[in-house]
Amino acid sequence: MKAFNKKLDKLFDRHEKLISKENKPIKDFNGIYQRYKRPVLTAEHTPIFWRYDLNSKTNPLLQERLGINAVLNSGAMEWKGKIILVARVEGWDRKSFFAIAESENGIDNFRFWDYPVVMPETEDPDTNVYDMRLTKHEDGYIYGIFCSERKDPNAPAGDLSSATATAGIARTRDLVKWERLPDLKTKSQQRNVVLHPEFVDGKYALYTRPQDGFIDTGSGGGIGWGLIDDITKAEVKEEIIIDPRIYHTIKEVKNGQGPHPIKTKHGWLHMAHGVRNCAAGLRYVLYMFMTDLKEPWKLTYAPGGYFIAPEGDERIGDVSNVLFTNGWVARDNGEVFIYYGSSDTRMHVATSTVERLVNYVMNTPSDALRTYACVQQRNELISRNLEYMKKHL
Ligand code: M1P
Repeated sequence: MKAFNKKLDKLFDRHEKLISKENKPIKDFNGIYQRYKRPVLTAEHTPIFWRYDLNSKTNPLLQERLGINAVLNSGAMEWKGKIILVARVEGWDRKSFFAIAESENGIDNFRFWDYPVVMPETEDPDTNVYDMRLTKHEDGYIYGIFCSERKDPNAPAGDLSSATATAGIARTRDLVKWERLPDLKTKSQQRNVVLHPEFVDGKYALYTRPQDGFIDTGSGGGIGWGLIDDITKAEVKEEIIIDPRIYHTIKEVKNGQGPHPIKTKHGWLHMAHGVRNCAAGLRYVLYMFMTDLKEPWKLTYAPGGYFIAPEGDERIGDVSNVLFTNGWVARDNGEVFIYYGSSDTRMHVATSTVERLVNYVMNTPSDALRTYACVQQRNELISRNLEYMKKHL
């Protein structure tokens, strides 16, 4: 009993040390955003009492009973003066669930609430749920839209991998009790569906990602946009593509809206993920764009290339070479906290401001799409700089 309690104390001590560690900015700063040294959430950040049976009688060897594999792609919002993440927590059993972690400063000391979210099922139970986007809508509810995954009913016998992706919809007023609404109806499979925070022409508006299969978007051309009349029976009948996939760019294979866009006086500021293929497999990076304030389905600015790509330890994990985002927070003072998952394993934060992000989006040249044009673009910058350096440096 004494030895058991000693081991237990050690476990709790180690955990407390980990979750209360200060997170410091890294030295490099590109003028756009600030990266931080430590991840904000990992599997080890989840409470000990979620994973171990703490009773010496039923678990004399103090074994981890229900282990956690990863904490990744998290929705985010400001809640009662704190920053909360609705994390995708994945057990050793590969099933994900949602759980809320909160922090005073948004950069470190994230602590999980005692219990994970109990997400009600529809009459067709999800096998797996993940990647929730939170939207505090002007109708007064907080919505969570997430991917609901089920085994493909049309898969041939013996195929135990084919799945379907649908947008699950739930809403809450207190982040504790969630009301599950019927899944979104659309013509195709869907992942990365996000609710726009305002009504548009009196309707709910969604960013979508039509896809032919579970992994491949196939003929799905990019980030879509559709209106729905009734969120309690959500159906997108017409979908347009507002940010297309493009050959030989960072979003050649697929892309997907990140969190809902931030409203600025210049337009709606968007963060998304773009995917390309290479010999090492798919590479996921984050990129930004802006859409019109009054007509949010119209693209106004599209900086070329990626905003942030996997670096250092971020490059390695369960699904390596992946950065993914579905949560950011824009504070009233202009600060922006960008939360991103790396390699489907852990969560990080990068900080910026609306001013910096708008400046980046409006002044970064678009992808010139051909080597020759890209060199011209760069040469223009070089000659302007050489001229400037001659006069001023
Ligand atoms: O494994 C990388 C990502 O794969 C999917 O992204 P997409 O929806 O673009 O296909 C998602 O399953 C995401 O959770 C995951 O991080």
